[in-house]
Amino acid sequence: MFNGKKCLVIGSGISGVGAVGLLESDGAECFFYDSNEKLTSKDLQGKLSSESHAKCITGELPQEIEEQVEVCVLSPGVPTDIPLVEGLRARGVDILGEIELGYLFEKGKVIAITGTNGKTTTTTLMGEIMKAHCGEKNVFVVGNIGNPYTVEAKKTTQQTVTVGEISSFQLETIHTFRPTVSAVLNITPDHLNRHHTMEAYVAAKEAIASNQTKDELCILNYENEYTRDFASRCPAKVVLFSSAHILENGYYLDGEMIVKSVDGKVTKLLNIYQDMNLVGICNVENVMAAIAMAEGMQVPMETILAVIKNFHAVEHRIEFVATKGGVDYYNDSKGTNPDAAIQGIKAMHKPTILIGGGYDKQSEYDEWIESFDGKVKCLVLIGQTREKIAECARKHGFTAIRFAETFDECLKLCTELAQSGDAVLLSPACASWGMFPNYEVRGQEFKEYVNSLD
Ligand code: UMA
Repeated sequence: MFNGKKCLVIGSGISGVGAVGLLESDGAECFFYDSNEKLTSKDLQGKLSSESHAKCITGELPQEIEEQVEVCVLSPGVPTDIPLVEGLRARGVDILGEIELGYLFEKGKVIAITGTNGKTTTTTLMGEIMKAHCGEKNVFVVGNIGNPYTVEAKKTTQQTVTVGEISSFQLETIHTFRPTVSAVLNITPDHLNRHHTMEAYVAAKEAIASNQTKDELCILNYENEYTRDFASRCPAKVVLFSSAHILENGYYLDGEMIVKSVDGKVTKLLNIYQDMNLVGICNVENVMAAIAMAEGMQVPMETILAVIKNFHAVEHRIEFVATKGGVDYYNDSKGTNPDAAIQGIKAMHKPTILIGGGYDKQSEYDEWIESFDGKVKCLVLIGQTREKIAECARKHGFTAIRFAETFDECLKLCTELAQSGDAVLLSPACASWGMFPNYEVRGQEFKEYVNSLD
């Protein structure tokens, strides 16, 4: 497919490394490029396999290389409207994302999950269900979850299933990507600094179904205004789930039971308190979406329910860490936007010291502050957004605010402030960038600190 083609891969993170590996295995000649001037070509070389012949470039891309490029692969973190990409596009160069590149080598079936929140939990659960059905070796869990598609794509066969967590960044650069079953769990404002408008963000999410037809399924949330609205326009066959309404057809929550309704004929599936280890309505929705997707993949209900019963919370998502000195510590580092962080607050049942703040994605924090609902004893703020959040909190009459310069200072302050019977929750409503390479490192540091306490 790419034999002899001169391919530029932009971004030297895990996606870029995966893309170069896949392209070179297909005979392409790669330029591995990162605009970060602090990196050297040696740094980039060190990330690739020793057999790679890719030419590594950092800083400014020389004109003579730009002119040779025939195909350009973008890492998810690379905006599609930077001058370099605009210039290549104007020259007629093929621009594709890392997910699209992986998909071009896909031989099996694909399940793709997007949504502002709940993607990681749902993708992990879906991966477990498919492994129980098809066997561990026949399932690849890829994408935004932290495992690039391009690393796994060539291993796929007609018998395998790829379960992908696909972000809006990744969906901006797909062309032929066509899942057998897709899901849009919910859409709330996020990443507006990248997509600029809510319309563009919604359009990126909806692109997950853009190549689907009525032969394929798209699972949508009836309780979210954007996904409900999409149901009438979606090119795929739509299956709905709802945590608050009775549906004539679809999956919904009836009291404590998740039920399935076919033309109003209802079958009880599971009790959300007895048969699930995940907490919160958001997780009830994630589970309903997973059931709908798995049934769409012809997995027997018995298998689906058995996996759900054994499934526990994903790391960094409202994850209980330990009780130290009578204080419960929760790691919700994955609460990287206000809507996700609201779910974190909702799950708390004790007076809470809340850690917030981080990288500025131009989010609005009003709803998050309003959701404190008397539960937050003190808000400890860190990072770039701390002043903006503090200002917003004061506007809403919330003044129990402290600032910390470093994460270490913040953690010590939380321990000082918390009394026995309280909870400390890391659910920052912001991305970690600026202080940490990613939310996993932020969550890991939090857990290491908690575990080091007496
Ligand atoms: N870079 C450039 N030019 C640019 C912008 C970036 O060269 O204009 C370079 C940076 O200097 C950096 C590299 O690109 O060296 C980073 O690329 P990347 O940000 O795409 O990072 P990867 O390591 O490839 O990780 C990406 C996803 N990152 C982002 O979307 C920001 C990971 O999602 C994903 O797990 C991984 O691909 C595998 O698919 C992380 C994420 O934060 C977890 N996602 C966002 C979220 O969940 O909210 C969308």
